Amino acid sequence: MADPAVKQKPEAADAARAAPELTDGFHLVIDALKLNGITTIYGVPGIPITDLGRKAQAAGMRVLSFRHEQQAGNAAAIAGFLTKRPGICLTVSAPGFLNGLTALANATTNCFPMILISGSSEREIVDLQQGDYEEMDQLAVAKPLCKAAYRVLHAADIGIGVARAIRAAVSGRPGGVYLDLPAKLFSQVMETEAGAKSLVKVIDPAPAQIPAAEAVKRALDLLNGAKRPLIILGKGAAYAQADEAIRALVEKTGIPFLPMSMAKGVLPDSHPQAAGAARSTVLKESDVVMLIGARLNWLLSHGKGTTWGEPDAKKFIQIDIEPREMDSNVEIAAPVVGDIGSCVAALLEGIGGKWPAPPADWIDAVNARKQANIAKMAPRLMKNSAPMDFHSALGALRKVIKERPAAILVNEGANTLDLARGIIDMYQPRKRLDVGTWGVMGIGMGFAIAAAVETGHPVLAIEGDSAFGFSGMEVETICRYNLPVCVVVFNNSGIYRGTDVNPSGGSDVATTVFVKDARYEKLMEAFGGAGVRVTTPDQLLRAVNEAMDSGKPTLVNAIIDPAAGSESGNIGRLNPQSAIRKTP
Ligand SMILES: Cc1ncc(C[n+]2csc(CCOP(=O)(O)OP(=O)(O)O)c2C)c(N)n1
Ligand SMILES: [Mg+2]
Repeated sequence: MADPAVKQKPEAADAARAAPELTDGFHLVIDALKLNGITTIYGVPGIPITDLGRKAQAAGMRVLSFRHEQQAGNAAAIAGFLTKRPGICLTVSAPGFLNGLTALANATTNCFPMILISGSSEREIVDLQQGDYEEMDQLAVAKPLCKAAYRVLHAADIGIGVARAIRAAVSGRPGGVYLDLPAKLFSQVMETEAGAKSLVKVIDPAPAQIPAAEAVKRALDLLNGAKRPLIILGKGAAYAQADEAIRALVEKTGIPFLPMSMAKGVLPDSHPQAAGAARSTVLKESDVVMLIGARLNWLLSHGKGTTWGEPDAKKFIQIDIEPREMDSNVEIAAPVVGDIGSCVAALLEGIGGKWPAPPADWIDAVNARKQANIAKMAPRLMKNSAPMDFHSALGALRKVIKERPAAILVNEGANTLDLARGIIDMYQPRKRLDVGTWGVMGIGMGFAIAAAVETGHPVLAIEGDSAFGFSGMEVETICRYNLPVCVVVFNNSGIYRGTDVNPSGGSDVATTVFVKDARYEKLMEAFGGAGVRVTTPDQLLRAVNEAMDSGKPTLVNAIIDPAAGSESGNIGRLNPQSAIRKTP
């Protein structure tokens, strides 16, 4: 054994002094992220990225470990939506990567900026298909499912790789980016100084895209001549964080506005021009529709058909950052291409001081329909009966949000989603997070966790019992990080309803039915959170108020009449029908 008292030979000490300081792939990845203001990673540890997570935590980043990569990915995606910075999801190779990929594809579909960073196995073995540990050509798999995909093979390229990923995620139309980091990269060394120089701080990652002056004029001319104008706000409008300008545009023009699901709250649902409660009337009867960050996809019946009234009677103005969005489903009479903040600012400037109010008969018609619908709904929201139906339960929960407009509402399910969207008013931008463009189940706990982490506000997650099952194990994550999340499970013992019967008469239950009297609240209790079972709206209100005020992780098992729901919530019409004699 070396004697520490024995002095080093003078030559050895000189050599040690002269040796350059070294860094490696692990540190360069962390330094590159931090240099670009990224401070949080959502992931699941394992080979080859366990030490990356450890070292990131040691370097002061917040590294949140999940129970399943899909939820880490959903968390990263919604962090991107909330902050306009790419959310980072970190996964292991092949299966972990695939688990995260659903979230990456969903983020891309929804235009949320995120980066899925995945470790991968050795290129030499993967490419010869020699059967490496968790072997998969991940770059090839990811490419068609995201906005951009990159692989870094040399430590010296980490800076550029991370910079490209960030810029691709947030510039233009945001989306998901895949960054493939093979295991060998992490231990590659280079001199610290050269390493630091190789990093790139991305300047102006999402440059403003200014609309053309004539496009703005064309849009305003069309809007000016409208007799029954309508503004539709999409989640792009929420993402843009141009809240004041959008409000000014809506209020200056006096045009009724319809928010898409995640745009609720960009202007409050209680605003006098809010037309959500008269949705079918305004879609059908408007003559000029201005879409702001909303796409004419299935959620708006592709801009045609009976939803939209008389064929060819409608003219569209569309504001979007992606030129290819124009004419995707119907002709766009006035395309305005640019980022939403710049486009809305240009429209406001074009409007100047004065703008004629929309014709009074149109405003009166919209208001009359709105009031009638609100009045029709009101008694259903006030019933205090057991078992609860969706309306009475949601009637209680709408009060929770009204009293806490800064709280974030996460929502998924079928009836649980569609009815909550209509019943719960939102008052502030980016407070409603839900299944988005795909109507995907499984975003719940990932979104709730990131919403709490990124904003510090309390979160209310209203979950169908089926929807909750897709991410339910993450209640442990919620408890582990002691997050202010209250999960309400709408327990109707099934998908859509809990009353279906097996048509064969066999002993298996029907395909849409779950265990009766399931005690979901015990899941939260298992990890130290609070669990409550409620059967009336009054109990529900009390339990949720308490949870939201205490900030303690809570799961409220809300028992809903199993017969109350309808098939597929509001979108039953999308179910294909068999042409053959009906199943008995
Ligand atoms: C990933 C995924 N798998 C399956 C579906 C199909 N799906 C739509 S809604 C739903 C669950 C609806 O049941 P629940 O969440 O209990 O809501 P309820 O209508 O009962 O309130 C399912 C499985 C989906 N949308 N996404
Ligand atoms: Mg259900």
